[in-house]
Amino acid sequence: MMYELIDFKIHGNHDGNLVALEKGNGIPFEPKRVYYIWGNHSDVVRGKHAHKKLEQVIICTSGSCDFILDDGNERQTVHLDNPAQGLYIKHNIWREFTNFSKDCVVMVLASEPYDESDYIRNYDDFIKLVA
Ligand code: T46
Repeated sequence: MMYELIDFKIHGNHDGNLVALEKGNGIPFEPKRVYYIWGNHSDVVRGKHAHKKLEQVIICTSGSCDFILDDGNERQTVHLDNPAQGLYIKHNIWREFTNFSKDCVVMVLASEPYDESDYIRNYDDFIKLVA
């Protein structure tokens, strides 16, 4: 399985909506880091890497974008446009993301602190690793 889409519980009423995330409640791991990305031009391609160990849940909290996922055998595109849904990606998946709407904000919950040595930034190295 290359990815999983997780539907979060929405605490909604006449005031609007609220989603709360924690381990076992929307997030399959103990989050150790949160970061968010915005202000990208529509045709910018971010990512272009895989992770050796890191797991992440990726949420488009505003607007939309496309994630292109590659496990070394096939590529799949996932369109994210729902703040109540998370894209769960485990390790050894090459990811690129693009097609950003103007109002796109991508929030990511990560299983580990930032560690550049966990990144595989060369596609040929990635293919060798997963072959
Ligand atoms: C991923 C996708 C979805 C930090 O200093 N700390 C951090 O926690 C992160 C994530 C990045 N950075 C620095 C490293 C670079 O100098 O921020 C700069 C941009 O990072 P990067 O080029 O890796 O950003 P993206 O958008 O290509 O990828 C990010 C995550 O790095 C990656 O894990 O899966 O978002």
